[in-house]
Amino acid sequence: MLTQTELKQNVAQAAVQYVLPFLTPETILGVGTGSTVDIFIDSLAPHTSRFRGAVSSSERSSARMAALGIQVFDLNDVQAMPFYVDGADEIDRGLSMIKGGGGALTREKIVASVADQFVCIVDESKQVDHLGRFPLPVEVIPMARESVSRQLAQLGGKPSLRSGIVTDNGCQILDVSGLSISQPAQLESRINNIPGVVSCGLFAIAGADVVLVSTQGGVRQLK
Ligand code: ABF
Repeated sequence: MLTQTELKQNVAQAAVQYVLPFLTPETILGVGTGSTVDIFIDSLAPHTSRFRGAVSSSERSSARMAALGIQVFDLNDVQAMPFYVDGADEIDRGLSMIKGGGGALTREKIVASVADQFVCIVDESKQVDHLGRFPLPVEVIPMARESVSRQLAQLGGKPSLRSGIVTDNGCQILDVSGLSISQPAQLESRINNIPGVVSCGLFAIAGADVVLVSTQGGVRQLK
């Protein structure tokens, strides 16, 4: 029986093998945030001569990559990336995701939007039929926290402030439980339009393009 760490190691290594054939000395990769991505970064490190560097979705990932000799670029200096590799908290059959458990949802969504292909790396525990068991993270401008909370409650959610967290963008995060997410893209758009919302952890308007799922029987590629 593989442990969750072993499952994460397998899918992180599979992701390196997935991108490796496409790398050139000019390639810049988009890199996400989280414990599975940490292992992806560690697995990528021996191959630094095969690509130019990376754009990071968090200070956490930037520090890990810099420590391993991967050059980290500012997104403003990058026009294109073939891949964005990142984890997820939940992913459904339509490859829509809930992300943001690690607090980096806004930069994750920004970097993913520039890459040609979002490669999601998850262990099988993240696959769900319907999104929403995991509380939906919503990044908010601090002065709008209560006004956004009231509007999320009107949508049927139960928002709670993630204590002690200030994001890399200087904002706060509300974790919203109790939402019934039958139409993820519509809800994402609705929440995005609440004044004071910076971004929400629904990745449905633009979901993953490819998913590598780590199972007891090996790593499976979906789509
Ligand atoms: C990141 O991956 C976050 O959006 C998400 O919270 C995290 C979960 O992945 P892991 O379980 O690997 O930490 O992209």
